[in-house]
Amino acid sequence: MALIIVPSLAFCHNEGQSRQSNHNDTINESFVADVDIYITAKPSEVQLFEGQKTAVYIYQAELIKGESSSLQEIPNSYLGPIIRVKPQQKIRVRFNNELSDESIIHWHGLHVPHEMDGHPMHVIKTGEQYIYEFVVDNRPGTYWFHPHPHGQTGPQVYNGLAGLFIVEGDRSDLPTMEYEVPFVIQDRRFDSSNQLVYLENNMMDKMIGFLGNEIIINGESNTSKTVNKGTYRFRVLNGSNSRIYKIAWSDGANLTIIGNDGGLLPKPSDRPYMMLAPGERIDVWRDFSSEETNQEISLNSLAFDNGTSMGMMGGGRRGGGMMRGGGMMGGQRQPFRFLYR
Ligand SMILES: [Cu+2]
Repeated sequence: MALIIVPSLAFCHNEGQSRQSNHNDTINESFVADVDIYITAKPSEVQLFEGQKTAVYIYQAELIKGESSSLQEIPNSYLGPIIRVKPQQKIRVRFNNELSDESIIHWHGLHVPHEMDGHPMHVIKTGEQYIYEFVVDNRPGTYWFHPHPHGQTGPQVYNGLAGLFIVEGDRSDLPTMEYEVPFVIQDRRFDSSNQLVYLENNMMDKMIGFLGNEIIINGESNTSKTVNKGTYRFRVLNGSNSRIYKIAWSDGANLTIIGNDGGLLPKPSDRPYMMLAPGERIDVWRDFSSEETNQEISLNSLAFDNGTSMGMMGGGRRGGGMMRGGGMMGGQRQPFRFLYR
């Protein structure tokens, strides 16, 4: 017998509790924020493909106070901004909901008080504001934020609402600036008018979890990046709703993992591949300095058999299906174009 699972995000399990209007919409003047930002969730359009633009949701952000590096946009991406803070900094986020549905932001992986955690019971309606004020109480590492309204988390994330939340460390031996690259992996399905399709095959999708047929990186289709001969840190997030990835370098090099959900590892770990479930993060370190110029290297999503032997409940979620994601190129010029099937 198949267990029916609702295709909500696999990484958040506390939905479905009672909702009430007790949201926090006032600023605490005694909370002196180091970083203060507006974030507005709203509908928008992006040019993902030739022809018709794609309707998405975006987190539009504006820095009110703090270093300019506290808020970083990913160029050409509809994904949310990257919020960068340091341990023990005080952060205030003024969240405005301009979606037609209720929403709230959840800070995935952050240790925050209950009322700052974006629990579904704290959703706000269209036109309302929620004030978050909390101290960054996490180790340096890669975290993220996404909507968390009851019953709408899946579609709102799917339509584009997700952003990285980086707690910066003070390690001087790790790549920074242009050598520290956000890498958000998501699977999506588009119709012939370039519009996102969600729950196309409703019964099947509810049983196995919704899966897209195209991998996008940082909200961009057909992604590539030209890298220099140097060492890079990729902050990899599986921001997909249901898909699990088995990722590996195309050239057979080991994946050097330096961090995961809990921050930096005590020491780097070399693996031929890594499994990455929805919501999970890994920090991948790679040295391209000895690569041939104009070489093309990609980060592939390998096929794998993901039955119940993987410990997934109810039917299991399918594996990578030979889709490839996130081309990357050692050397200069000629950006790598990768193909999907
Ligand atoms: Cu989450």
